[in-house]
Order: sequence, then C-alpha cells, then structure tokens
Amino acid sequence: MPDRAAQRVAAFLGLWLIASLTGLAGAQTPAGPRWWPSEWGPDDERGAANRLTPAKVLEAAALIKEGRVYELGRPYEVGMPLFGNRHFSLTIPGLPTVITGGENGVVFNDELVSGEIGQIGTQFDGLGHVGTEIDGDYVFYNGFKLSEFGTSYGLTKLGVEKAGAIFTRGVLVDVVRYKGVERLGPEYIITIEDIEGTLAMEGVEIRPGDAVIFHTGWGQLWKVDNETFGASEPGPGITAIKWLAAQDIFMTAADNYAMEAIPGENPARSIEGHQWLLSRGIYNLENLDLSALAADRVYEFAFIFSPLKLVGATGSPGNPIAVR
Ligand code: UVW
Repeated sequence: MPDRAAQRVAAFLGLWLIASLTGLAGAQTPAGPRWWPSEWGPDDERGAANRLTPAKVLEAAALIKEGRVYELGRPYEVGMPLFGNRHFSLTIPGLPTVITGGENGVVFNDELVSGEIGQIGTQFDGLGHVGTEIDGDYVFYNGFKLSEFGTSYGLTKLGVEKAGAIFTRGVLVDVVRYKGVERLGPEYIITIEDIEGTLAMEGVEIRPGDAVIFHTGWGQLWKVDNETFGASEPGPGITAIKWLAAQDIFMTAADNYAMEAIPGENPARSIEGHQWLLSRGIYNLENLDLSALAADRVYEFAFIFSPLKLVGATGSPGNPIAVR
C-alpha cells in the first residue's frame, strides 16, 4: 500500500510538473478555463468550421425534401436598428455615376456603402470579433493576441474570410411556441430546461456541427420599435450557452441583435456568451428573420450561408437561407 500511495504522489507531481512547464497550471482567465491550444492545432483559425465535414454536408442535404427556401436575412436599409454608434449609409455617387457619352448613350450607377459592414443588420460574427483582456493583451480564439494580429487595416489572423462556406444542419429552437407567448419578454433568459423542453416538443435533437437558431420573437420589433429592440433582449443565458458549446455545435443564432440575453445572468459580465463561444471557435449569427420558419414549424433543415471574404474583417453581412 505505501508503494501505491508513493506512486500516486509521484504521478500527481509528474502531471503538475508537465502542467507547469506547459503553462496549463492554474489556467483560469476572466472568461473561464484557458481555451487554447484549440483541438484543431495551435495554428488553426477556423474553429468550429472544421466540424463542417463532407459527412455533415450530406446529413444536411438529406433534410431537403421539398425544395422550399426560406430567406433568413434582413434588408440592409436606413432605419434598421443599429447597436451603439454603428452606422449604415448607401448612396449612388453622381446619379448616374458614369455617363459614357458613347453612341448608345449608356449610363451606369455604382453605390458607395459605409458602415461597420460585418457588424450591422444580419451579421455573422467571425472569430476575431470578441476577445478577452488577459495580462495586458487581448486574447482571442486559439490564444491569438491582438497585439500580434491586429492592424488598422484589418486582422492578419481570424479574419472572417477564414470561415469558409457553410452548409450544415440547422435546428430552430422555437422557445416562443414552447412558452405559448407572442414573444419572449425583455431580458428573458432561456435556460437549458427551456431548450430541452422546446426540442422535445419539436421532436429534434442538437448534434455536433449544427447551427442552433433561437426564435425569441424579438425580431417582431425590427423597424417597428427600434428603441425597445435595442434596449435589452431575451436569449440564452451563459449557462445554456456553455451547455450548447459543450455539444460541439458550429454556431448559435437568433432573431435579436446579439443572440444571447442582454443583460445576461450576471449583468457585470457583458456579452459573456459571445466571449465564451467565439473564444472557443464557435460562430454566431444575429438579426435573423425567423418568422416564416417558425410559422411553418420547420425545426430541422439545411442551413446555408457563405460569409463574404472580407479579408481581415470581424464579421460578414449576408442573406443566410434555410432549405427543407
Ligand atoms: C452586440 O450587439 C452586443 O453584439 P455584436 O457586437 O455581435 O453585434
């Protein structure tokens, strides 16, 4: 017995030494346990996009039975709700922009768009969007430090162009129907029990690589009451978000402006869900129009989206689709 106890002590000391040497000992950060190196290697910049394997594409494609397409993107236009001081404007310079003066009298128009193009309207958050202050630097997915990859003209790592095209299984978690309300209340925090209850009602499950999309009903306020829309929002709390992340999903999404409940479970920890997910390589999509999908009770579908290859950008606009 003394031998066995000595072996245990030696094993513990060995593990402690390895952890100390690799810097993993006591690896707590303001955003939970240290999350790097990633399971896809220390140089990986795609995170959960690595879960979108050919097998996952075929799983999603098999859900297409009727050929019905649902557009989930909102129009980009003046008057849409904008977070903080973000802005959007579109103008046609010149009007017409060019008059060729040729025999056929042709004219043409261009547009000039300005705005935080990856972070307004329907927006796909890339892995360079949210990080954590640690020891005087800002640390993102896979431990990449902003001091090393941030430049004024874009991110040299984790730019949204790295995510690639998305074709995966989508699951709509219609908490509005589950709760029997018109829409969830402001600040309502969706719990694990809510998600499990909703999925049981819908007869679907969450699988690795899925796009998990929350119908909160908050989107009904889009361009109807922008002030209320942006003042707070219902969504999953950090407990549910951690539970989802542990299921190796690809992405979270919702019909509100930040996906997660605002304020969340701990108002002193702002957008904690973003921080948890993006740091661990899981993407996020906001400001979706889910009304048609929810009305038709489509809970499982092929989810398709190709983020713009905006090199060094934090996110992408676009028009994701659900196909069943
Ligand atoms: C919020 O609006 C808080 O989230 P995001 O920065 O992703 O738009």
